[in-house]
Amino acid sequence: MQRIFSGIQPSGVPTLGNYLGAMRNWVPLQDTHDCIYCVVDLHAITQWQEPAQLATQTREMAASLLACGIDPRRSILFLQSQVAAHVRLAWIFECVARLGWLNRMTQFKDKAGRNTENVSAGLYTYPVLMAADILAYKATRVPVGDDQRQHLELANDIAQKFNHDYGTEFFPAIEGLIMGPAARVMSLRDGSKKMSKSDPSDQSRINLNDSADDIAQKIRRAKTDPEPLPSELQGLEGRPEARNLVGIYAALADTDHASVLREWGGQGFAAFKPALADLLVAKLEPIAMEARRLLADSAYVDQVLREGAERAAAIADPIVAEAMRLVGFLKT
Ligand code: AQP
Repeated sequence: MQRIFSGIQPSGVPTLGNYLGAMRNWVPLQDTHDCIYCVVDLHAITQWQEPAQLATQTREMAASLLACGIDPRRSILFLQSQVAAHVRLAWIFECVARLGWLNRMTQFKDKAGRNTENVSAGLYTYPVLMAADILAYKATRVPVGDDQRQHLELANDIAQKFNHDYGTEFFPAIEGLIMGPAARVMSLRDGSKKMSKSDPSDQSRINLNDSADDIAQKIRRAKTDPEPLPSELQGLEGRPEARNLVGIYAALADTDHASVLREWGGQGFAAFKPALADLLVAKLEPIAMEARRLLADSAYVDQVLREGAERAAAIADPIVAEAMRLVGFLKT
């Protein structure tokens, strides 16, 4: 079976974007792949996290993943900070990656905004750690949202340069799995910005733990235009907010944009939005309830994470030890 690696930052409550772009796609892959899923807490501190809150969010993120259907008997679920191999390999990769490559990363530019002088160095080198996360397991398939496409290309560049520099074929090529009609869910307030758990506006996103009332209210207030929905795909051009809501509906109803438009074409948002809110509540409420149940017994969640870290280290340690030998580090 091919090995999958994917991660999610505990930098807030998971959003509908995280769910549709990544988390929900991780579940069926457990039937066909050897899956390693990681709560990437090292990545989370690239932006300031209040320590007590980080610990809470980390446990909550793990509970959400279990509630979505990640099965710890079939997959490895663990915390990135608990497996030292990630950081060891990341340093080697920092010395392989070129500054020019990192300068081209658009997510850094989006997150740093005009503040590039004053953000952490970790935010800048984040994609290098991400390459190490994947390659410490020699994983070849990485299910992510569309926003991570450029980081995966960088991971491949790093693997290739390592292999070239050290005259080896040690690291494999990585392939992104970017799945579904909502691989990039946009903010509910601005159709040109992706939905993010750290967006300052809570109205910009649906959180996986939002109540039914919150969901209905956020969808009611979501930015749209005055036109009715088109019957054909071309009619969504230049209407990013309408496209976003149709994409969310399509993903939740397990269909595509065209089928949603066949059903809803000609109708206004006053009719479409309540139907979308109902669909969201029907899909997300059971996950929120299960996550709450799991968090009531946090000892279980912690045990899953502890065992996951042991299993992850058993795979990553020998791979990273071999990478260190290839680099020329003396083992004493
Ligand atoms: N809006 C989105 N649409 C589709 N997929 C998304 N993902 C994130 N946002 C969207 C996917 O979720 C997975 C986990 O992402 P992450 O937490 O590691 O980092 P991120 O991409 O930076 O996510 P956020 O929500 O925007 O977090 P913050 O606000 O902390 O930076 C990835 O597979 C990602 O593609």
